[in-house]
Amino acid sequence: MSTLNQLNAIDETLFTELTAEQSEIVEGGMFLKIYSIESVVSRADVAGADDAYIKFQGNKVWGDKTMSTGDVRSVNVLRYFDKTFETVSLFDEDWGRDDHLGSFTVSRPTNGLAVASVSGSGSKYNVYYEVYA
Ligand SMILES: [Ca+2]
Ligand SMILES: [Ca+2]
Repeated sequence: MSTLNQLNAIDETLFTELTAEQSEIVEGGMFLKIYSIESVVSRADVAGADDAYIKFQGNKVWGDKTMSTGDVRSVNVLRYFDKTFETVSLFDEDWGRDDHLGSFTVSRPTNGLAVASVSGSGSKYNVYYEVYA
């Protein structure tokens, strides 16, 4: 199992449940916790709601889920990263090429809850998250 897989396997578990090996790795990097996603405007499809999903480190980590304007959904995804920054991207799942709904970068501890407002393809979303070491 790679370091990243080991850490991502932590996911919903508490820090007290980390193995000694996991704790050691954690000291070098940071955690991204995405709490929830809010649709300010869902308009990436011609008709109906967006089929929103979230990508982190090139992988789909949540979704897709139906998001209509005004919808709020819990995400509750925890991921580890050890680079200086990583990108969180939102997309609308489509039959062809998926629509990009915007991205934001995480790089340092947020000292509590943070909100990223992103927009793209006619939609706007707020993502509530936290970064901590
Ligand atoms: Ca679309
Ligand atoms: Ca769609």
